[in-house]
Amino acid sequence: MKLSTVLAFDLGASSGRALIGEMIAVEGEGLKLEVKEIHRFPNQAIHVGNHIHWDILRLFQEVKTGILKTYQEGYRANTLGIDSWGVDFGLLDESGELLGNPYHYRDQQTNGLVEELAEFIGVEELYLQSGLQNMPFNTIYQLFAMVKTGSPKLDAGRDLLMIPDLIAYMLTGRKTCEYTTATTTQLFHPVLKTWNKSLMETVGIPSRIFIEPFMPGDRIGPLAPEVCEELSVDPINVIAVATHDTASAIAAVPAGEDPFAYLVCGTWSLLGTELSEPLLSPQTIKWAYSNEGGAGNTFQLLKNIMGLWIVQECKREWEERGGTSDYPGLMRQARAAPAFQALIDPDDSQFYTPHGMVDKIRSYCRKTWQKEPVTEGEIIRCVLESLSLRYRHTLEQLEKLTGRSFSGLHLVGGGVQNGLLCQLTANAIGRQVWAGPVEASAIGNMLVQLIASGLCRDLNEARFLVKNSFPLMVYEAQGDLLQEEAYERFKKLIQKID
Ligand code: LFR
Repeated sequence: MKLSTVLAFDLGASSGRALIGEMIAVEGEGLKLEVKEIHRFPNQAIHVGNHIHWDILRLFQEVKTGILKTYQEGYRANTLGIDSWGVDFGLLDESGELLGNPYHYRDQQTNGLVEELAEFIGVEELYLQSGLQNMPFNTIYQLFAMVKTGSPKLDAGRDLLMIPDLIAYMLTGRKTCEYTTATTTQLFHPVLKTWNKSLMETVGIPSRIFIEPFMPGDRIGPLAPEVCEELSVDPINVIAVATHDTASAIAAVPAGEDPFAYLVCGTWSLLGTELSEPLLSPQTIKWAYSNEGGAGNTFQLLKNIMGLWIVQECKREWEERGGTSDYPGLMRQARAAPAFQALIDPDDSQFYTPHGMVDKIRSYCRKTWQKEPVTEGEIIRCVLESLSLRYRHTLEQLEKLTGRSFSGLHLVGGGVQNGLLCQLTANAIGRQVWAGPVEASAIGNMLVQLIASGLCRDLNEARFLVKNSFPLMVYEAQGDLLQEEAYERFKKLIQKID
């Protein structure tokens, strides 16, 4: 028996998708969530002059196409929710019009600003005020860049809407700000759980542009009449889900009630554990761990790790040069390449910016006196092995920070499809990896909608639904001496930052 139909839009840095979820009661098996992808579309960084932007109108158009397709396929969603990457935003003027295209978080406008603000406020103080790992792309630095250049957009701006809030606004006409994505700005006070107006004042950011946050599960409103008319659809209710994609993905981790560690693996790798309160200790400051807001009043103590971005960039480069290998082909070559020939620190800042990734990897290895990877397989192997060692290092730090011990690691998100990465991770951490679900963000998005409509009681019940609905792949650790020796080498490489 079908109990509810929900529609989730999950916007990622390289693609977006619309998925339909149906909650059904199956005799003898209990409640299940059945998920079907309805629409998938590319999301591209657009380079204009010296800047990089998101094509927000294109994204909105694709969202509308997604709604239309659900109707064409005969689905009638009770509610819909939108999640996306964090930190980026649009500004609306007095009349509610969007002021320009939102900047891409990899835009160069924030270069040097982390250092500048650190000098002005102090790294420790900034951490205590925001609870976040100091990343150059955080909203605070994007706004600080506008303050410094005297951007007219900032003067004219009346409301700041984060990307999922902006899409929700275009769909409903309602201006809202959802809590989990607000906590990615570095302008939200983790302990007071409100916007940090005094920090805004210190940086010169006008506090008038910030809207009081909605909590995950709050109702934004129905689709606007003009949207319904254009698409010939019903006024579906839009719900503020855990709109930060990472928070949504964590909501979908098929864990029980005991403490667990997770790795949300996509363009970024976010490795962390769930807490009920933020952890701001001398050690979390030193190791720069983020405390981000999660669904169900949780805090996510996590580390941003560079992730599969490095692989995506290599692949893009090879394709531009006429290469034809798809992901399975590249991974086959990586499997065949010799193990632990060369390692990189994936979090070295040079790997953050687009372009020239292959050369950057090679020159990193050269400069650190390692054997230079040459073939595509060798390069991918070098990146994946380095990531897996980074995961081990982070997991061990997380245990020290929290006093918890983890018997394995939940891996969710697109990276689950990369069997080699899952196996290397299990080998590196010397514990089991439980991989799945792949579409964690979209599923977490659906779960919050189901909680909002009373079909799931809370996050625990929602996670049980995930467990009962999606199979997990288990990867056993296959460690050896080579592994330990590589980890020692890796620790030396990253010493400069730890
Ligand atoms: C993952 C993610 C990370 C955030 C980064 C930039 O998609 O949302 O959590 O740090 O993108 O927004």
